[in-house]
Amino acid sequence: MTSLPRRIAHLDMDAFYASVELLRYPQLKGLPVVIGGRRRREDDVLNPADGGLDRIPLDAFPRLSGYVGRGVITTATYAARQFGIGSAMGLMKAARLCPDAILLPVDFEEYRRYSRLFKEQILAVAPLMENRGVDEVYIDFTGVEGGQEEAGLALARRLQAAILASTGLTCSIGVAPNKLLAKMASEFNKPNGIALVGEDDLERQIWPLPCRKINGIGPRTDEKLQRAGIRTIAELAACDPAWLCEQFGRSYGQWLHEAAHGRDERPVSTHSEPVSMSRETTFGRDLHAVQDRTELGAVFTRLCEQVAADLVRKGYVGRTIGIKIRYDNFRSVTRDFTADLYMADPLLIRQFAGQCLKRVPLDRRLRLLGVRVGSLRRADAIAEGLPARTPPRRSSRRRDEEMTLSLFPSSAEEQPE
Ligand code: TTP
Ligand code: MG
Ligand code: MG
Repeated sequence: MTSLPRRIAHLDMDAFYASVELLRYPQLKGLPVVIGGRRRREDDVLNPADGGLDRIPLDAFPRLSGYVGRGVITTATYAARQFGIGSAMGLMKAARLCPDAILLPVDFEEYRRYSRLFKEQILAVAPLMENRGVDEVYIDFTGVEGGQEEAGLALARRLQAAILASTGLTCSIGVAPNKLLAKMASEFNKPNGIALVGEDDLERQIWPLPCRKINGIGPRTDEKLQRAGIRTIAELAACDPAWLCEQFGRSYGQWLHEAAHGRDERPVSTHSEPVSMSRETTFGRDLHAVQDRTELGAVFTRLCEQVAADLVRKGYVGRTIGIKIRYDNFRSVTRDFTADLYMADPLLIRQFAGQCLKRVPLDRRLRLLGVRVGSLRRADAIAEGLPARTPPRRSSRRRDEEMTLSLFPSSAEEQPE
């Protein structure tokens, strides 16, 4: 039996948060719209009593112009991107670039709802799907009915149509022999596009791109490569692997070499490992750090115990300990700290979380407190001899972290609700 050629798709929704907002405010189609910042008084017009969201007149929508504050853009419509506006940019800077752009606050719950919807559509057609976050997935087309037709193009079209029909949203898809190339390909024809990359397209389609386009090369690595005069993937591919290992460590150096040659064997994994575990609670009445010290302390200890119990029950340990608080004015703040040892012990977690708590202002009353443990590893993997104390090293996990940091620089610091 000859084995089928591997066909892996990466599907990513177009301007995701903004496109979801446009579903309820269709009058904004084609206009520059940015999503970000916390809900403001001006945003009250977005919830008319009669619920007729599509009837809100254009002039009633809040604009970027005159925005003052530290809010950050999560995403922008393609019309807004023409002004040079994009994810992670400060709202004040965006206001200078396009003062007339419409500014809408984020509504994570709604985005998560649409995230579930579009993924259900995919699963109904192609069950080998790997979740990669709110708006993207990998899909293994290889053995799926019709997955080999026109090198994956036919199935990609069917998925786009099914998602559009059930959600009203468009997405872009890249199909390639592996995840690495598929991820790059999904960007080629955005929005609402499909791109196929085959083994033979490497030189023509991939090599001219800047190194940063490789998922796993973050800004720091890119900077170091640039200092060495390496800008394109072709230049990276031409590097001596021994030199790369010398510069970046053995495993990451080796990986850079493989990636530049478009090689990637990672399977599409359908059982997703948890990234973090958290517990949070909203108080019956807002509590003050000084006046309600005892009560708050007790809740805090209980949350740490609960997260610790969750970790133990599910067999994980983690080393990034974080806290989340929401003030009485609904502003939320998170802080975290990455320790050099993995833990699932309530007292240790309490200790590190306590340190995080010292880094936030506690003069206002609090309505919510949460504790989170991230950078998880299976506890048995640690027991099997992986060092509990790991110096920062360039594993794939490390690259993922670098990615996340570069994607969500400071916007994750203060999440508006
Ligand atoms: P992306 O898929 O990176 O961007 P996008 O879907 O908005 O646009 P594109 O058409 O280029 O794919 O991210 C998905 C969502 O994640 C995005 O809609 C908002 C959120 N996000 C942030 O909150 N901060 C960020 O820095 C980025 C990049 C995304
Ligand atoms: Mg997207
Ligand atoms: Mg995405």
